[in-house]
Amino acid sequence: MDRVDLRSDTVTWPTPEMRQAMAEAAVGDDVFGEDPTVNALQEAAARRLGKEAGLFVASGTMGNLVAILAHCGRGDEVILGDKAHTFVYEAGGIAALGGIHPHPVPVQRDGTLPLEMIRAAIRPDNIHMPVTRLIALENTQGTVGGLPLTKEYTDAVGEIARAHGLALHIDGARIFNAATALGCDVADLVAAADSVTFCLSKGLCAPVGSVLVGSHEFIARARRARKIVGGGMRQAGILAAAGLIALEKMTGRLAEDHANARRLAEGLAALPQFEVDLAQVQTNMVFFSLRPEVPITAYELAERLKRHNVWIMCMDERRFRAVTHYWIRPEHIEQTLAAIRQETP
Ligand code: TLP
Repeated sequence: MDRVDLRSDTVTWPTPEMRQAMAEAAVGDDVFGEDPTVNALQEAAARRLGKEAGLFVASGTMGNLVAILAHCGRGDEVILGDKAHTFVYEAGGIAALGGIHPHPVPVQRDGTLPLEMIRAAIRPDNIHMPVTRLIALENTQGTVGGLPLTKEYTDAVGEIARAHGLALHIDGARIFNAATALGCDVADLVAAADSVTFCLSKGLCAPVGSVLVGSHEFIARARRARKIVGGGMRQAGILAAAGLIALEKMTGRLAEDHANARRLAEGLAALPQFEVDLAQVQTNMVFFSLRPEVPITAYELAERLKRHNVWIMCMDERRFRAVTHYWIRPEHIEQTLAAIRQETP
């Protein structure tokens, strides 16, 4: 890449191997179900996550949208985190396009929704109220440190869902980061979920795409929902070819990104101008803040860092997010820390 871009792992460029595979991909019409590379990706993704079937979608947002459209009807309710990507950053799509009512529950500092709050959010059978159909979790929890949710926690939420006849969806945009941080098998981690979306185009480096997995019957409904939102693609094998490499080769190296995030966090913790909670740095994200007395805003500092070819994201006037990924090496962390040391008053 041409810059040290820590704004997100979405900025990753495809690897040379991906570009080669894309150029050579076998293709067909995927709306007819005839693209062999898309089919191979969907099958590999389902196998890897321990589900029956997969559906290649254009983005994480589309994956969550079609999953929730497939689980819920108009007026039905989904229980989800008040800081969940689906609640905050997906343009209200489930309500705008599906008439689905979100019921937010406060996300805690450890990334979880308290089990008793989930239970309390489930509606009784009452004609005045929406019908609860679905619980949605996010793993890793993007806006709360990028924290991984454990298998034990996910299983406990799954039990609540089953006991009430609800489905469980996981926005697993970074589920392989979670499995890596927890040292567990990804299929085990999501065993309690009826559906999972994961992104190929974040830390896994593919240029485009996510995969939604679930039962055959659920994926058939999701395929129809994907068509409704205009997500039926044709010779999408060109994209799926990169996705297959993402799934097969890039999921095994995420510990390097986590080590670089820790390196950055420790470097920042040593600087008097910044606050960073090292316990919250468990995957590839570092959230940090300027101490109140430092006479510069986050926006000004981020602008200054661009002169050093370093890009970070501002969350607000005082707070930053930095995300590590394939194109960030230990020397880039040193470059970033040196630029921050030089530019922060
Ligand atoms: N997250 C992006 C931004 O949209 C905030 C980022 O830079 O982190 N679920 C989670 C947990 C996500 O973090 C994201 C993207 C999505 C879903 C949506 O994925 P895309 O961007 O592919 O629609």
